[in-house]
Amino acid sequence: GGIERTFIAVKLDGVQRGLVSEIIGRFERKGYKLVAIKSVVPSRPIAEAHYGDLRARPFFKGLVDYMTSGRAPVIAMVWEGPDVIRQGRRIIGATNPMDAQPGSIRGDFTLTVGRNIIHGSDSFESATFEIGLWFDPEEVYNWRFTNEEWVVS
Ligand code: YYY
Ligand code: MG
Repeated sequence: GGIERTFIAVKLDGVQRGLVSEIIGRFERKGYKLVAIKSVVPSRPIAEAHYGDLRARPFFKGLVDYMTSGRAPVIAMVWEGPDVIRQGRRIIGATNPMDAQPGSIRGDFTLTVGRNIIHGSDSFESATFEIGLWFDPEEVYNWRFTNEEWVVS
């Protein structure tokens, strides 16, 4: 609930669809701070670890094959701010686009779970794990909003 960091990734379907700036813009306009960003095709070990909690699910292999296909990169990011883990999940919307509210990213731009264009950490534990998995510490930069008093009081 305080100042947190979360791992957000535009998956390759979001990149192919030209929705990178739309997605970054929603977090940026809300007032969250971008503290890390890179374009990357994840290795198989990184993709498997990232989705490790889903290892037993029937779609796991296909999901990892897809993420590592290199048909487009993933835009990996760390966003920081008040309650950003939970609020990020609300901005993204439900996993299944048919359940995602209009106004959320998945609700506005997606139709099926296999092409839901974005990832967001679902807890403090997963955020900490995913940030460490995708980024080296020196890739995450601490900086101060100079307009902070106009966003938070
Ligand atoms: O965290 P979130 O992305 O909203 O959903 P997860 O349950 O963690 O699943 C990760 C990822 O797996 C989902 O975004 C798409 C894919 N997936 C799938 O292809 N089919 C499912 N039935 C469930 C998830
Ligand atoms: Mg998840």
